[in-house]
Amino acid sequence: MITNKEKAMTPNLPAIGRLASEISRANVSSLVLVHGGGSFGHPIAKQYSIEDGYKDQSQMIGFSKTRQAMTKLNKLVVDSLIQHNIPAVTVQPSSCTITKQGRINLMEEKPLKKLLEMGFVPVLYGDAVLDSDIGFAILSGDQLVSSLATRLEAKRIIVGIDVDGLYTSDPKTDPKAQPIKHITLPELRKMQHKITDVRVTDVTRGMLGKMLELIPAAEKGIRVIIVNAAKPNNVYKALKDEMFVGTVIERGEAVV
Ligand code: IP8
Repeated sequence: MITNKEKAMTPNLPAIGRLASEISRANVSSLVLVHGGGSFGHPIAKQYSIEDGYKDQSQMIGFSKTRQAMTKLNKLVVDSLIQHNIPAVTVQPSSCTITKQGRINLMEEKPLKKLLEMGFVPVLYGDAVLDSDIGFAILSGDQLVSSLATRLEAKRIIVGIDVDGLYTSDPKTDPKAQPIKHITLPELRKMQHKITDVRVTDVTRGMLGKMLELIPAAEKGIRVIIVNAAKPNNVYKALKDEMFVGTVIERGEAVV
């Protein structure tokens, strides 16, 4: 969404600016922002198989290139947030996180918590990180979101995507696909197999990966809201708790 997925290393500057303006207008407190890799991180990560971990020396330069590409995209995002008067500060995930088999294992949270306490808006992103078992790995923005929301005891997670939330099937290929406004975790688990991957270049498994990552946070009772961030004002409305087009995932009734 914030990049042009068809063209490597191409930002969608109007979308970045519009989202920054919506976030600025909403003016919510205790906000952490996380963005993904889009056409900056994914094509390079895929080219060098960074998500498979270290296999040989030829991947080293690919790891550096992936990190650098993400730094570039993050700079554009943070520049725009600052232009819209948001006190945004980058927190580079790869400098405070080590994964184990691709899962967050060590994370230094103190600087992030201190930034929030002071009223800054920390901005993180999907990154190429070091991994204690496999050398390096790709840490998706979605895994970060879920883990951060749990660690910081967030009230809600708002996920911006480029369709109107979850559907009963893939809306890009099936004209009969129906939007889902509200879904509980047990229902989501049942329909998991129907959530197809539309983004083939996505090394972190697109929509299915996104949903699987968000389940642990929803299990903790955190409301997960999925909105179409490609349409103006949806992110603003979700931030302001106003009616929006999208899907709400909730834990649902506990079975006793
Ligand atoms: O777009 C992956 O993050 P995502 C980032 O949130 C890289 O899956 C470096 C490919």
